[in-house]
Amino acid sequence: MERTLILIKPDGVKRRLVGEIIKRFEKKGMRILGMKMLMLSKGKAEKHYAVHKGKPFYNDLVNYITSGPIIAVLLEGNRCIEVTRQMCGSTDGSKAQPGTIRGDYSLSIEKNIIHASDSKESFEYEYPIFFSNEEILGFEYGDEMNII
Ligand code: FUP
Repeated sequence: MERTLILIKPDGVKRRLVGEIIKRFEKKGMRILGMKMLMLSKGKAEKHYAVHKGKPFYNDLVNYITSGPIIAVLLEGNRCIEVTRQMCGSTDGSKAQPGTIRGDYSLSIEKNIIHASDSKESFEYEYPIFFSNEEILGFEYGDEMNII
C-alpha cells in the first residue's frame, strides 16, 4: 500500500486548520500511521527543501517553514501520493481550485498551508527527516473499508 508524507505548515497551524485538514484525509479513507507536532530545525528544513536550493525563494521558504510549529503526518492509502497532491491543489493558493485545501484556505504561493510528497522517491527521501521507523505504526485499522 502506498504511503506519503504531509506537513501542515506554520500558517495552517496558526490559522487553526489542523483538524480541518487531517479530517479531509481521514474521510477520504487514508490511514494515519504517524503524526507529530514539531519545530523544524534549520538543518532539517534545508534537507527537506534541498531540491529548491539556489532558487530565488529558497531562503524565504526555509525561514518560513522554521518560523513556527508544523504537523507532520504519515499517511497510507491506495494511490495516496497522487490523491493527496490533488487534494492540496496547485502550489499557488490564488490559482488553486476551490475544493482543494489550498484553493479553500490560501491566497499565497509561499504561505500555502500544506506540503505533500510529490513522488515515491520524494516520500522515501522526506519521511526519515520527520519519522524514525519505530514511529510509524503499522497497525490494523480493522477495516470494513475495502475502498483503501
Ligand atoms: P508543491 O510541490 O506544490 O508544494 O510546490 P513546489 O515543490 O514547487 O514548491 C515548494 C514550496 O516552495 C511551495 F510550497 C512554496 C514555495 N514556492 C515559492 O515560495 N515560490 C515559488 O515560486 C515556488 C514555490
